Amino acid sequence: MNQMTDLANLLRASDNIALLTHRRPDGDTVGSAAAICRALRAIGKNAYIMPDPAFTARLSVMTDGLLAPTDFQPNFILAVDFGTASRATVAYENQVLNAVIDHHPTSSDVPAGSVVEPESAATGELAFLLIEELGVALDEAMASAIYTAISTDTGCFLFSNTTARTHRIAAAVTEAGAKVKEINNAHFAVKTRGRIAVETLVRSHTEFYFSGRLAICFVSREEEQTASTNEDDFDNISNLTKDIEGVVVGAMLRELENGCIRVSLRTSSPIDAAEICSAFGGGGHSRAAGFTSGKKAEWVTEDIKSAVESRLPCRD
Ligand SMILES: [Mn+2]
Repeated sequence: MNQMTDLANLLRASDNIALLTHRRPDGDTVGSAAAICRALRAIGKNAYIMPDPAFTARLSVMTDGLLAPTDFQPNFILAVDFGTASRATVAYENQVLNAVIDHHPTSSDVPAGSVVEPESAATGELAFLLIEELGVALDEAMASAIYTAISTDTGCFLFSNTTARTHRIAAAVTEAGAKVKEINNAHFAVKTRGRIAVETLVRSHTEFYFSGRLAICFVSREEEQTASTNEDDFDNISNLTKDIEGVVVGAMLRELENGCIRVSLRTSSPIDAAEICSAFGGGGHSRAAGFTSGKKAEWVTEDIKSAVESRLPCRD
């Protein structure tokens, strides 16, 4: 891939490189940033991940020793798993991005030398290809970070974004020593008591519309906090609205601290989640997208119902 060569050359020509993650950080943004950061150090660069207090315990295992000290002055900023400066983690929003490595189709107008590949299941796949392009051999930490990035963005290889290449890269990082068992346990198999409480809450608050094809769940901030105050227990919680037989669109509505409603939409083909969400000022992928609304939850529910109703395919 030519673009990947360009990005690798750009990074080789730079130093004091900051890896920037996106707000509401997930396994892909942090795992990809951690792997790239380690690879850049392996070719002699001074590179750091910009810290974010929202990194959860499961994400922080990957950033050990990689977080920038407060006096770090970057000369080059690489956005990882997002493409617009406003999506950057809160403390660094609206910085000038020197390059982007991302798989969100909504990332456009990116600087020269960027790599945006929407067909990629995770930015982690692109991080793997970049590291290969840089000529760096994967160590266990890089391999584990890439495995975390890819497995979390594909729901452990369940989602439709998973391709043969996804599995090939997962195989390569497994061979390079990724701690597959530990990562799968931490992210998919073993649940905390808090997570169970959150899942119970979501299951009991899910309402169905249009003969069970749309599922919407709204839980108030107060109810959430009674179940758990650990944000990690809410990781990918919106998938629970979509993993029900017959559901074509699942929507999870969460109340933010400022009273706004954060909507996460999960859809099946042909319903385009990114297209629906962009009409409300958000964005994302075709099967998973989101937006934030200043309206009350009941009105957001109505907005989603009318947006979905007009797009539901005819039944045969
Ligand atoms: Mn991603």
